[in-house]
Formats: sequence, structure tokens, C-alpha cells
Amino acid sequence: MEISALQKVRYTYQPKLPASLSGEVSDIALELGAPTESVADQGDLKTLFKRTYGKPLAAFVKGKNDRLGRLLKVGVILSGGQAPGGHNVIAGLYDGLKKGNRGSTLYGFLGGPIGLIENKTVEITDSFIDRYRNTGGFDIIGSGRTKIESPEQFAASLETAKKLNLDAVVIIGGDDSNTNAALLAEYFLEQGSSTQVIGCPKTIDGDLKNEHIETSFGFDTAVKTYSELIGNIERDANSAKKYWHFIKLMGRSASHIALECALQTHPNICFISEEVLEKKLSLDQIVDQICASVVKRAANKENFGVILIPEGLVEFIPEVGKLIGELNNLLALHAGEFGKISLFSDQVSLLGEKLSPSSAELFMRLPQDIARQLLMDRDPHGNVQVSRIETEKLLIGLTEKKLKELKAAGTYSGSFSAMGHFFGFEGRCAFPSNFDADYCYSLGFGAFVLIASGLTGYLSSIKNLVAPASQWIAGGVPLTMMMNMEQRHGSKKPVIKKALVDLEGAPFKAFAAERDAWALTTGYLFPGAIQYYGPPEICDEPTRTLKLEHQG
Ligand code: FBP
Repeated sequence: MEISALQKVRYTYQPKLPASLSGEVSDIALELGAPTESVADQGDLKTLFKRTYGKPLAAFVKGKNDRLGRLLKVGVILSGGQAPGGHNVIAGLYDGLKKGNRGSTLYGFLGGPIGLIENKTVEITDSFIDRYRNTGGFDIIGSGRTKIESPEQFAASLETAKKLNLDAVVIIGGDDSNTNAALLAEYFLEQGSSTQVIGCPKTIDGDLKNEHIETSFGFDTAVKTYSELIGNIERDANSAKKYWHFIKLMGRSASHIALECALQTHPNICFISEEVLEKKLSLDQIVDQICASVVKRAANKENFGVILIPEGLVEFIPEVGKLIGELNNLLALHAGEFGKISLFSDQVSLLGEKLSPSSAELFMRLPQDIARQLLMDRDPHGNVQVSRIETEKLLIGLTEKKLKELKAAGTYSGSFSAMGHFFGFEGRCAFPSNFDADYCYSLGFGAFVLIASGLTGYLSSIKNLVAPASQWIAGGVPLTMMMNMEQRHGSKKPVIKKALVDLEGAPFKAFAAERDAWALTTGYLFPGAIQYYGPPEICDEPTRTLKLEHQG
């Protein structure tokens, strides 16, 4: 099979490791801190996680350790949406295991958590892993969104662990998948099993982060890929001077991706969902904000611009969020009845009369395509799939309508022609940046050390990420430490707390300080493509979000 020149060269890239993980494995010692508490709801969580609650933080330091040479059997799962660097987590884990003991085995569970439930595996070997080093994608073993939820699924997972005689399972996933990892770790202990469970923080959305997890892997590469494309569009917009580009960006709930892309490219407008929610901005107010920029720029003869829209925006606009919430409940409640109806008009009449009056009014007012998209299949957690709602088209339509009114009123005389874009999948499987390649490899290697040290219920953690990789601090964070109780499907459930954009945080403040100028003037920034070879200030640079958070 033909491979690209870059892929060939990337196979030989040796990811950088923190100093504490370099050298002989017998020189990696473990330091344990004091017992920890969860971020909230300590009482409930202590009861739910009797065996894994309150474990200490773990740090790797230079020192003697005779446990890391043990013969181990480990299974690894890729869970949820793709994120650049997943292959390198597996490579780091594999290399760690083999460095510890050549006889150790790594199985990949196929297709996500379902692979563990159904015992579908592939054994990872030297020649197999070598084909995936430093490449994007999750195609090495595939991924999936199955949640290990029912007693039968937990029991089947245990059965697989027993059959394969596993010392550990590593779950590479986001907040939901790592919540699952915490539950599985507790369950295995409760059942008297010695199989350990270790997580690794993945998601391009960047919303699995906290004091100990500075960023999730994949975010760096995804935002750099999108920013390159946005910069290119900005330059085209400024060359042609005739289009307004409405660009929707992935990021299911949090707007970290949109915020980072704005910092990297200086668009005319970027919405931050968390701010929209806090200010309770209505759809009309959002459109007014767009029109204000269009009108002012038209007065300067600049009938073009670039607008960034986080894909989760619709759910954060209070009236739309309320409508989506009601639809989620109705669709769950009337699933059988709804499934039998194929005509959209019949679906609308079934749901329309059950919606609250304000939601029904909004639902009827929405363009038909958008209303249809709001009724599409929910994800396994019962949520609307925001990546499939064409928010960029909705905003284009409403802006055109409003500008017509302004023209008729004599307050606008420019020309408006808009193009919609959606950047999401373009960034999820890109070749990992050097940052993600190094970070992921270190996370995987760290997962091996946590396993060989006998820990369970931990998330592999690498800190101090704005420093050169040799100075990164590696260790593990107890999963229960990041948890709280949240209302899910009518009852309180333990979950890892999602990190939304902090409106008091340095990245948002840096953006807020500049955005009024960006709305009027043309001050675009062109970051260009990710560079893999060349000066470290271009190749190894972390995101602006990470740097600002470290300064702030
Ligand atoms: P994860 O949270 O699993 O990492 O996935 C995030 C994401 O990439 C979102 O940005 C996007 O909305 C969603 O996945 C799309 O999911 P799918 O690929 O299942 O359609």
C-alpha cells in the first residue's frame, strides 16, 4: 500500500518523554501524596466508590523500583470520538510494557468498549504498532461510544478480563469514558478481581481538564488544523472582499476550540457558548450582534468577514436550549410512537402539541431544515447530536432577513453574501502535532508505570506542559478526585466534571480584550499549517490557551 512521504518520515519520529520516564525502567520510582477528596459531593462518592475513593496523587520520580519489570497482560480501549495522538498513547503503553518485560502482552479491544464486553481483541506486536506510530486516527483498533452500563455489561467485562488473565485495562477517552473507567475499577475490586483500570485523557473538545490535567490530548492538533483553515479563509475573504464566512467548529458543549481558534486567527466575531448562556442572549440578540459588525464594516466598504460559531452554541441559547431539552424528553418518552411516523409534518403535529407554548412557537418559527435536524437520532446518552445541526446556516438565514429589514429602514446599504462551513472531522485525525505526539506517548508510557506499580482507578497525568518535554511532570490522578454528582436521565449519577470555558480565565479575558477591534477592522492572523520539522518555537509550541492558563 502506498504511504505518503510525511507518513514514512513520521514513523521514525521518536517522541520526547519527561526526564522522570526516560532511561531504565528500574529507575522510575513512585511517590504517593496524601489522601484526596472529590471536587464535590464527597459523602455520596465515598459511598459509591468504597474501594477506590480518596486515593493519593501519584508522581513519578527518579529512584529505584523493582516492580516495573513484572510480566504483564494489558488490554487497551479507544473510546468516543477520534482525537489526534491516540495511536501514540498505545505506542507509549506498548513500548513501556516491552521495556519493562519483553514477554508482556498488549491486547487492543476492537471497536471501543464493546470490544471488552464481547472479548474482541487483536494482539499488538512490534510490526503492527510500527505502522501506526505518530499517525492520526483511531484505525489501529477502532473506537466506539458504547457505555458499559448494565449489570450484564459489567459482568461481561469482568468475564473478558478473567479469560484473558488481564492485569489491567487502559481506557483512552473523555469525561464519560473515564467515568466509566472509575466505575469499572470499583466494580473489579468489589468482585474480588485484581484487574486494574487506568484512564488516559482524550478529546479534541478540550473539556476534560482541571488542576491536574492541563489539557486533553488531540486539542492541540485539532485547533491548529482548524486555525490553518480559518486563516486561509480569512486571507481569501480579504482578497475577494465579497463574502462573509460563517464557520461552525466542533466542540460538543464547551467552546474551548472556538476560543483557541479565535486567539490564533483574530476573526471578526467568535461566539463563546458559555458567555451566551451567562448573558442569556437570545437568538435575535446574537443575530443583532452579527448585523452590527456587518453594517459597520460595510460603512468602511468591507463587505466581508469571518465568524466562528461553536457547534454547541444552539444548546446554550436559553430559548433553543429549552426547546432541545423538551424535545429530548419527548423523544425518549414517545420513542415507540415517534419511530412509526415518517412524515415530518406528522412528527411536528405529534410533538408540537406536547411542547410548552414558548418552545412550540420557536419550533414553528425555525427554518424547516433546522427543525428537522433537531428531531434527528439522539446519541447513546440521549443528547441531540449538535455536529449535525447546521447552526451556521441558521445564522446566515436570520442575518439575511435582518439585513433586509435594515436596508428597508435605510440604516444599511452594503452587500451581503454568505458562505457556511463546518470544520470538525478535518481536525480529528490529522497527523498529531509534535506536542500531541510527545504528550500522548508520555501518557501511554505513564499508564504502563501506573499499572506496573499496582495502581487502579487512576488517570495518567502529564503536567507542566508549557515547558520542554524533558521538564514535564508525570504521574497519576485518582479518578474519583475529579468527580461530582450530576442529574442524568432523571437520577443523580457520579460523573467527571466537564470543564467549560471559564469566563474569568485568562484565555477568555485575552479574547474579550481584543474582540471589539476585530469586529470592525481587518486584523486577521495566519498561523499556517502545523510544522513537524524545524525550529522548536514553530514545531513544539503549545496552544495559546495552555500558555495563558499557565500565566494566569
Ligand atoms: P469525544 O467527546 O468523544 O472526544 O468526541 C467529541 C466530538 O469530536 C465532538 O466535538 C463532536 O460533536 C462529536 O465528537 C461528534 O461525534 P460523532 O463522531 O460520534 O458524530
